Amino acid sequence: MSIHVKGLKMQPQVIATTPFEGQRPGTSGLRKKVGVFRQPHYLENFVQAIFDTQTDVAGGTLVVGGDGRYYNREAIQTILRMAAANGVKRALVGRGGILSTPAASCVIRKYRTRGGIILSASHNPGGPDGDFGIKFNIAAGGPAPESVTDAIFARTQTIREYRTLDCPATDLDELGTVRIGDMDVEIIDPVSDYAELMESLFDFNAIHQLFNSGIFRMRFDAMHAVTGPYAKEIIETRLGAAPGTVLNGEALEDFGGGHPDPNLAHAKELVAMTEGPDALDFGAASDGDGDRNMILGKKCFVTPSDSLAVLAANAHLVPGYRAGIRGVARSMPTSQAADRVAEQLGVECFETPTGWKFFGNLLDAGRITLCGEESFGTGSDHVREKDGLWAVLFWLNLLAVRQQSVSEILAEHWRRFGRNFYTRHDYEAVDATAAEGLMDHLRILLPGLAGRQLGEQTVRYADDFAYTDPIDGSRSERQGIRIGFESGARIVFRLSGTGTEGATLRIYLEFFEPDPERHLQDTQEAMQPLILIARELAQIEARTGRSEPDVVT
Ligand code: VG1
Ligand code: CO
Repeated sequence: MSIHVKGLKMQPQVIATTPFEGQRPGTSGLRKKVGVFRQPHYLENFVQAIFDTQTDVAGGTLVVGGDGRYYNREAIQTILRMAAANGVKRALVGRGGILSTPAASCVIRKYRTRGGIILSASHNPGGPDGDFGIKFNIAAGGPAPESVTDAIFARTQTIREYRTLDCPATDLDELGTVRIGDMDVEIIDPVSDYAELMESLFDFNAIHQLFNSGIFRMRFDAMHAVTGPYAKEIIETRLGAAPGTVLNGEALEDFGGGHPDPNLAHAKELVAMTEGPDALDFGAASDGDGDRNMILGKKCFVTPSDSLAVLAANAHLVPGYRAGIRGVARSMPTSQAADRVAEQLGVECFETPTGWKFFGNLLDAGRITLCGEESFGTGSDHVREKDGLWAVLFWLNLLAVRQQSVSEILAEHWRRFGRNFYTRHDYEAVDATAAEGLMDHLRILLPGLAGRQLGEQTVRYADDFAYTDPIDGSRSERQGIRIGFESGARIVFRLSGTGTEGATLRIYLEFFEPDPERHLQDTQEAMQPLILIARELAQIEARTGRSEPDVVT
């Protein structure tokens, strides 16, 4: 077969290749250093493994876009050539190769496509020495479930050839349709479908009035990552916030050298703007690919676990959720604050392993409306990814309707439900063998822990979390070590599945405080006894050589 387009001859090619080690997707797709992805055939092998296993993508429409990081454009050219050579009929590509993760999910769903390929390493730094990532999202719009990622991985281990097209690069910057081989490439506005969806869910008039009230000051920090154009269009243009409300709104290939992770450690400047005598009323930030969010009020930080609980308790105040919510789900390490709300509302509450892919079935089956993770991820059934701007708009809608500050809303929430104090301690780039050894050591301790006294706490249960999906019965094991105490406190240990250097040990700590008199204690201070238990039990210093965590959120 040879196809003529605009006088160009496009030859489908079959290229011989050999498998690479280690192409198993982690918590959220395959993430490696840019240098690894740039090896000849590396990206191609993984993409061909997607086409080889997800056979219904051929003959249909595929969405392609990424967070704009270094190597995004090159990877998209490779994927488009391979998609055409593999029989894909149409590709929808965000202009400039840009699609935030939630926007990609929105587009996959809205145009009833067969799925999408998202290029992102999310919060990991970018640039020539930074990280890159790729993941496949299914037709429902969400990250591929484990059965799919397992199949893709298995294919990468036996791959012998891939298909591509010998053709010039596609212009990604002009809206409109071009053809490569037998495939139409439609360059779409990356923002408009998503912005329209947001308008359908939230009371834009009420938020607009809040912005116009003259007494409300906010900033949104896009961290030089993908949400810049989305936030400018929605917050400044459509909602009428003052120009300059969006900080670092220009998306850069290396995120300006920063670490686009919206948390207390990496969004320090924004946090500082919500403190002091001239403090803002509201601050928010999003991550590299636009799916995470951080919410700050005046002198106040909303933990993501609390955010999920507050949104669940107040959802009826927002147009898109006026009918109430069906159920809530949280990842296992996320605090149990949302469970208390679900109980009062009389709706189901699910505890899933870490990673958004585990919410997909529950959302598709209509069992849950809202879901979230402690790692600054919140979302709903409007798409099948977590959604940073969505969470920010939800909070703005609540502030506009309740006419209260963030800290007043939180304080009231805690008075009504009690407060789940929560923190996460990360030990980054730890020696991988030492980290595995630490987890094995804990696993050995597990059977003897129940009933034991640790510090002031008595262990009620200790296990390695396993999950059976209530919809399709699939089972996921070894999802993190949980130690629950009689008091309701919890310590969770797990290793990150998104890092690219050594291992990252995450320790999640939580305790419940019903007494409003004690709701304003400092979290880290109040957490000290649990922190000590965790450090001693896991022998952290002896095994990792670290006496303090690198990041505390
Ligand atoms: C981390 C978070 C997890 C999140 C994942 C992807 O995974 O803990 O909750 O779903 O990142 O988020 P891990 O395995 O490193 O703990 V994103 O915004 O980086 O795509
Ligand atoms: Co992300």
